[in-house]
Amino acid sequence: MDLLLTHGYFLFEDPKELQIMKPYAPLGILYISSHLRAKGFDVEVFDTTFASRQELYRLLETSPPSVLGIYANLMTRPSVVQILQVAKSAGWKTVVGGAEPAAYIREYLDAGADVVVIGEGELTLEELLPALRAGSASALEGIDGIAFRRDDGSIGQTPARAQIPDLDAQPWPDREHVAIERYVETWREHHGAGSISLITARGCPYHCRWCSHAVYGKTHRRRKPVAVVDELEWLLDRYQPDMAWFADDVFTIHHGWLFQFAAEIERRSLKIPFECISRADRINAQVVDTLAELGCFRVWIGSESGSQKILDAMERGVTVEEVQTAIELLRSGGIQTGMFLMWGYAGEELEDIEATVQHVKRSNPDIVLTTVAYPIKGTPYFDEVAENVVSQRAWAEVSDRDYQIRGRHSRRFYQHADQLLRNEYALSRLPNGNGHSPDAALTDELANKIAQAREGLKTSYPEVEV
Ligand code: B12
Ligand code: SF4
Repeated sequence: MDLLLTHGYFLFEDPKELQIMKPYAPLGILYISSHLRAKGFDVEVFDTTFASRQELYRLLETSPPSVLGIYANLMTRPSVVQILQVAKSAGWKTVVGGAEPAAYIREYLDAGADVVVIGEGELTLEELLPALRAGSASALEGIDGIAFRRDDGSIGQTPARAQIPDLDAQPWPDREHVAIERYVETWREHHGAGSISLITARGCPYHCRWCSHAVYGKTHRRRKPVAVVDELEWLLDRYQPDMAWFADDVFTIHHGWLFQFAAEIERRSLKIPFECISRADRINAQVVDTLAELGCFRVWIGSESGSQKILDAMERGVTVEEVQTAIELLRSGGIQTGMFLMWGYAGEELEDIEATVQHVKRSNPDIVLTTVAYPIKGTPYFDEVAENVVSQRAWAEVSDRDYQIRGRHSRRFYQHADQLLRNEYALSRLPNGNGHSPDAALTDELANKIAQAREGLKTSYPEVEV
């Protein structure tokens, strides 16, 4: 075996995800696998999602050591560090890639990675595997897109790897080497519909300051509509999912592309319900009609805040009104909306929180997901708050989500903000008019909770996170 690919995500170790049960296969390592196989490499994939850590460790300890490639993101850091340690003790050469290692090169090298791959993995691994087999550190100097420890202990980092020029010339992700059926079945069992993911593009050109661009920079490359429909048609035939997720950053970013894609779907008489993520400014009436015809049942919008001041500070590039209009358009097209919101971004004050609450009530999305802003290393937001970033535990034990920001309001404060939002939103959604009168007891209960949340915001206002 030339390369064993894995990722550090174990579903059965994650009590929260066990409740959610919406797993998707790790497309990044599957793209790498299909590329390298097409080039004649002997590649295996150990998909950790449904496996146990012990199974992976047993494999590493009992197989003849080769090269282990691990995908790491911000949440899987502690898991990936443990895997690196087991692999190194068992004699494996180790390579890490994905969005997180590029931001923590020294830390990953110290944790046992022999090489950190920065950017796309396909072409870099194609050159790296023979160099690792040759075993000389100097051979690494000539490979773009990597970082490694030199013999003298210094860290070498080579020039950035040029991106794959034509995504359509690449093979589809190597789904045949993982149990996609199990993913689809897990969805079906828990949600009544089996889902499968695919991507139509790589990279996002927007600038949102808290968002990681570690892999693709601010570039954007699209696959041809026909090529995506070919893959979708094959997925439908091969795995018979009931729905799909286009896991792009901004699915409706290119309207011309979307219309061509829809025409090709129609020409082949395909239809599959799907959900996707987009930006409010990339939604208009024609896009909504097209999405609805295609079978889109839900669009997730990163709304983040109802305060224009905060949106501008984030360099989000949208207005509060654009978000409201997009949600209204989607609703009238019969498409559900999910809204992502972020508390605690730099500069957010009580009036911004109130503006967010009003914004959600006015927008009236179907689902609201909130998070407290966390600084991802390598982003402009991280750099902005870096001086005040505090970590209570060792790097290998936490993720960037666990960072605290000195001087920011306390977690309790944001819990009150969340309670205020949820109860105001619930109250605004109680049936009213058309012969319905809201349930008086429920109205009172929500009004009480709203008053408590406002009081909580006031009393916890002076508390700081750290
Ligand atoms: C789909 C997705 C998810 C799915 C994951 C499902 C799955 N199994 O794929 C879900 C919804 C579960 C998810 C959740 C989260 N996600 Co997410 N997600 C994405 C998204 C939109 C697409 C990933 C993808 O398939 N990309 C396409 C492939 C081709 O690209 P790729 O994965 O980067 O792989 C390439 C390179 O990275 C490299 N590479 C990858 N693996 C390896 C391995 C080796 C050995 C090598 C050498 C190279 C290499 O080569 C690949 C091919 O060129 C990305 C953004 C993006 N566009 O990439 C965010 C992203 C990965 N997610 C992110 C975040 C923050 C999260 C969450 C923490 C969000 C949250 N608040 O909960 C959680 C963490 C979940 C967890 N427990 O791990 C961040 C990660 C930032 C970071 N520094 O780690 C990203 C980059 C979004 C962003 N721009 O900020 N996510
Ligand atoms: S948050 Fe979305 S739109 Fe903004 S830069 Fe990231 S992927 Fe692009």
